[in-house]
Parts: sequence; C-alpha cells; structure tokens
Amino acid sequence: MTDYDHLAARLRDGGHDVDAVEQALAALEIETPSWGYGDSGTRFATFQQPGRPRDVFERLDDAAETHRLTGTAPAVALHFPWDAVDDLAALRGHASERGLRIGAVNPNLFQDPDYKLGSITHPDARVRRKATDHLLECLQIATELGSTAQSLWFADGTNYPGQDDLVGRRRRLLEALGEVYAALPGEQELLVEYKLFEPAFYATDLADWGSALLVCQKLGERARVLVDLGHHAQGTNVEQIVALLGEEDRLGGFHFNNRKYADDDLIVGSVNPFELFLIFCELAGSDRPLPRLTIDQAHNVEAKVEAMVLSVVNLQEAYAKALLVDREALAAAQARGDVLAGHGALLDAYRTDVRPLCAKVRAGLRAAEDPVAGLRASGYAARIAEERGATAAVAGGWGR
Ligand code: RM4
Ligand code: MN
Ligand code: MN
Repeated sequence: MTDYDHLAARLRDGGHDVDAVEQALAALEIETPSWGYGDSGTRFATFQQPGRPRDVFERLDDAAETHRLTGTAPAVALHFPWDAVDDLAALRGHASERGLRIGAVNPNLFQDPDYKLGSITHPDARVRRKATDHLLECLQIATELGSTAQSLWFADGTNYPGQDDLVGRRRRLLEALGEVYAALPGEQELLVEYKLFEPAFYATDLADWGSALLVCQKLGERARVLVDLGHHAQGTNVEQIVALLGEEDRLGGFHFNNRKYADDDLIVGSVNPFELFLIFCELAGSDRPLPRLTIDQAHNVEAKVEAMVLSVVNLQEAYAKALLVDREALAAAQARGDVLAGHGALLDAYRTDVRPLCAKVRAGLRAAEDPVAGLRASGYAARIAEERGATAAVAGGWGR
C-alpha cells in the first residue's frame, strides 16, 4: 500500500470526501510576484545571485518554471514601473506562450524622489496629480495585459507628530482614490493594502484593515481589502481579520509571506505554519469563492526559484489541511460548548501529513510530485546561471 492509499483510506474511514478535497486542491490558483524572482535586499545590502532574471520576460520564465513544477501558479503579479516594457502585447504574449496569465497590476508610488512626503496624500497638489496619473496609467496597462486587478499599496505616512495634518491626508487619499475608482474599467477590481508601519514610523495613512475597509466602503463594491501577512502588529489575530472581511464581502486577497519580527517577507508558512493553516480554515469554511491569493516575498539570501516553489507547496499543504477539517464535528463541538473538542477538530486536520495527497493532485495536474526535488533535479538553476550570467553586488534595496 502506498502512502497515498493509506492516507486516502484513513480519510474515507473518517467520513471525508477525498475526491472533493482533491478537486478543490487542484483548482487552487496562486499568483507569484515578478518582483519575488529578481534580486532584493535589506537596506544594508543586496546580494545578487547567479541566474537573476535580467528583465520581466525572464521573470516570467521563472514564474513558468514555478507553475510547471507546482501546477498551481498560473498567474504572475506585475509591479510598475519595475516591469515596464514598450510592447505590452509582447509581454502578454510571452506569458501566454508559457501557460501564464498576468495577475494583479501593482503601481509603484514609493521610489520616485517626488514621493518623499507621500504620493496621493502629499501636501503638494502637483505630486498628488503625478501619483494619481500613475494609478490611472496602470488601469490602461492592466487592460492591455488582460489583468483584472489593481493592487494598491501606499508607502504614505509621516515620521513625526505635526509633520502633516492627519485628517487632511485622509481627505487627499480619498479624493485621489475616488478619481481612480471612477475610471476603473468594469472588469478590474481595486485591492487596497494596509501596513502598520514602514517606511513611515509615526503615522501610516493606511495603517490597518479598518482604515482600508472604510476607504473601500466609500469607493464602491469593487474595492476590497488586501491582507499582507507581514503588515500587522505582533500578536494580531490575522485569521480573525480574514473572517471579518469575508463576512463583509470585502476580502479582496492576500499577500502571502511570513515574518518573525516586522515585514520580513520570508517564505510563507516557514515561521508560523499554524497561522497559515488557520487562515485557510477561514477561507475553506466560507461559502464564498477563494479571493486572489498572491505571494509577496523578498528572497534576500535563499535561492529564488526554489523559494517560490516551496512557497507554493506550503500554500497547497495549508489549503489541503484546511479542506480536511471535519466541519460537522467542529460545529457540533462548538454548539455543545466543548472547547477542546472544537480545538481538537482543527488539530486533527493540522496534524495530517497531506504530502501524499498533494503529490497525487500535482501529478494529476501534470506537475511534479515533489516540486522542490523536481526543480533540483531539472538543473534549471544552473541553466539560467549559465545563460544569464552573474552581475555585481549593489548596496541596499531592490537590485533590478
Ligand atoms: C510593501 C508591500 C507591497 C509591496 C512592496 C514591495 O511592503 O507589501 O505590497 O509591493 O512592499
Ligand atoms: Mn504586500
Ligand atoms: Mn510588505
């Protein structure tokens, strides 16, 4: 008997519909981020790796390798202007030739020197205009790429009390986003991401899910909140935020990553796999379709493509475990107030070794049973290192 047969038999004995679980798992779709394949660093140094993609076309090639191995990563989120090209049709064609589509478009409003004091909240109307125009330009870019979402994160905030007027900044933010929302093409949605701190250290303009939700409610129903796992205070119950936003029908999606201290952007599920499982329990237990699931990570010292492949595998396993929660037993325990039986229903699913199940589903998708081993055996990393060559080290930030 194989490991899979053993597991499937045990799950069936426990009353699980294994076919339904496998179908749900096979339908999982993760967007990987173009910026997660390029070099990134801390503010101290960026260590460039051999084989780093030299442009967005090569970033898509790496994303295609992730999808080939996992079967679950058919979309790639892009960041502009990092991924800007003259010929957007060629970029779209490059993606579809590799079995990929373009995921969310992420406007970049945090690197231009004009944005030192903010972008759409900047005290100077000229800078706000420039920032809003970039957002409007990204609507057009998304249309040409066949993308259906704008994923907005603003580095806007202040470093010192008194630096700017908190209410004034809020009004400017709403004015700019109102203009963008009014121009939003029908097939696109607006995802509004929040972050507690960094780069601003006193007051971030969209610091938490409540501030983001209020904005979305003012804008309209195609504006929803995006939850980045690294953007909360320590100890925040992220799965509860997920539950509440879901109930309001305002959960737009995720930026998956993991952290120990701040916005560390480590591999999702690497530090706190139980939290990831609990988030997927909220998603799997809801009758709504899964929201947009995107990885947002910065691989500073680890092998890039392998890091992304492992991230997708971790997401598959977290979702598989969440699909194995015995919902009837859970509801019954909760109804009779049996605290530890309810908790036990979650633990039982969490402790299941779902790797044989995930391997079977991946095989069915013509992906690798063991994606990380498959990547290592393929020689892909050595091949791109050879083709793309090495480049010099740079200090700090993103090295593209
Ligand atoms: C931010 C935030 C954004 C991401 C940038 C690179 O902390 O997570 O989503 O685009 O980093
Ligand atoms: Mn993010
Ligand atoms: Mn972040």
